[in-house]
Amino acid sequence: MNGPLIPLGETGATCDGGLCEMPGADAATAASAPKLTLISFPTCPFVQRAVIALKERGVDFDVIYIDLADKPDWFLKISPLGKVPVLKVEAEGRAPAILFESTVILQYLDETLPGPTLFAADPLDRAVQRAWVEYAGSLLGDVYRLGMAPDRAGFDEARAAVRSRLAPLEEALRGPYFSGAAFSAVDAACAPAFRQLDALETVRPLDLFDGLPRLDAWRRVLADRPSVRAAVPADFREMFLGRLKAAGSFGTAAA
Ligand SMILES: N[C@@H](CCC(=O)N[C@@H](CS)C(=O)NCC(=O)O)C(=O)O
Repeated sequence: MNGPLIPLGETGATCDGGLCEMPGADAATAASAPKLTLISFPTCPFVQRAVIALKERGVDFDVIYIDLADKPDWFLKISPLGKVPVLKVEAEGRAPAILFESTVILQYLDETLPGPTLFAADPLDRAVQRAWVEYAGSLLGDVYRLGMAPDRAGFDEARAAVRSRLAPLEEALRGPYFSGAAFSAVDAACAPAFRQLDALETVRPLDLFDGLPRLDAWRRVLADRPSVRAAVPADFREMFLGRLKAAGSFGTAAA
């Protein structure tokens, strides 16, 4: 594949227009471990969930970036919803499998990769985590509307919606991570939303965490987590804000 080299955050990976080798994985991939290829878009928060899970487990994987504004035919053929992330799993002795939907990918990785799991072993605790992973999807929807709001009125309305969506998390989280001492799938699902809010906040004050001290501490802990930091390109902020600005967003008008 031809194209510019894309540095992928702190992973040290370089991508020749698409296919990237991810160096630095500490766990050696066993001979029988399937080959994992993540179809990605650099600023997608749902992709970040999968990357965080992979980085947490220290496994090798390849990344192929696509242009969501001009989806390649091969992608449309394998992706029923036309959305990223898609994880291609090539296991020995069987046909390649295509996984879509970030929560399904998270669960598959959790069930198959070596190392500490991101979902709890106890079924009830695990169900609670799944519920909050879903909730993080709604939060991402609100954050998207905030980023895309075309004017002051839409921005204020979306900001209030994000604030309302954050409040229940303050009650539910145990700290320092969502489920307590261990980093979990809920952390992987929420961290990309907090990253987007951090980027938006650099342009226009949001004051979303006032009066939510536990949540504020949690999002800072997540922002420092190596897997979270490594889940996006080094120029994520510029790319993310640039896309919003190009779409005419009020929140990034001053960027
Ligand atoms: N529910 C999906 C959402 C994925 C999603 O919305 N991906 C966006 C990029 S962040 C996408 O591919 N959009 C392309 C489109 O809708 O055409 C998941 O959790 O994986």
